[in-house]
Amino acid sequence: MRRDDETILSYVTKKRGHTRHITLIDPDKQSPQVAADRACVAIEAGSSMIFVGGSTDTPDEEVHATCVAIQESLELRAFAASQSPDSDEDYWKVPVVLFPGGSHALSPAADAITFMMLMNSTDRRFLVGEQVRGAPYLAKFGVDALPTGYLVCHPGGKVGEVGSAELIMPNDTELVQAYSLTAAMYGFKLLYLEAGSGADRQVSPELIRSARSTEGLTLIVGGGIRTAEQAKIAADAGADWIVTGTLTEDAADLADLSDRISSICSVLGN
Ligand code: 1GP
Repeated sequence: MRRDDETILSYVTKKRGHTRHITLIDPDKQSPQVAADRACVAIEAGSSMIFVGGSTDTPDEEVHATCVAIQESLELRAFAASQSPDSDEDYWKVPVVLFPGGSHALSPAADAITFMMLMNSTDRRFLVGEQVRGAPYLAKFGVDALPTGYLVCHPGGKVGEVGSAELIMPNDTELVQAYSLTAAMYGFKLLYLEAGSGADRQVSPELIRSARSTEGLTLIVGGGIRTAEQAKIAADAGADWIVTGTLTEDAADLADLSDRISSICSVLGN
């Protein structure tokens, strides 16, 4: 949901003095209503943004239905909060942001999109090709583009393979610094360090610290983070945002999901 007082980009890039949490929802993994229930539980537990995306072959309609369901649930929660003197309706005005695998899987119901260049891809498609196909659609529907450099780090998982990424190794600190400087020089506002969904190793703190040394970038880190301890390692190294996806899909039920996200968000200070 959009807030009245700030743009999505300023919501994402504003320094809050602590690391915030993003819940990634893959529309392929549950019905739109279950996705909406999960998003609301995640926000109640301390998550500050919802990403919608993940699987590479999800049709537009599924992504759209998921965005619509999440937005409707957030609106209901915001309205309910507005009727109660003890609640803050702005708490529920959390951006729903597309995290796309390509120029498919877009929806006009999203507030924004991580408009990404997979900087370490060897395939033109992921450097600029998919973006050229998607840009007219995004402009037509008024979905905000969040200019994002996307770097796939070892082990990289499916996105590393599909995106033909030259994986960044855990000790490639000079390389990641060169990429982060490049991202800043291109005018990207966000840099996303990705280990791959379900990775057995998260992005190394050395890489996060090295990327952090470039000024002016909001740093998002994801892939393989399942515990509060892992989240703290990424936060202490300088991540502005931590993304978890698999953790939501693996939760036994909504109560378990709430516990999992609460434990991460409380260690981050949310
Ligand atoms: C994937 O970084 C995200 O793009 C989240 O990864 O599914 O391992 O949490 P996980």
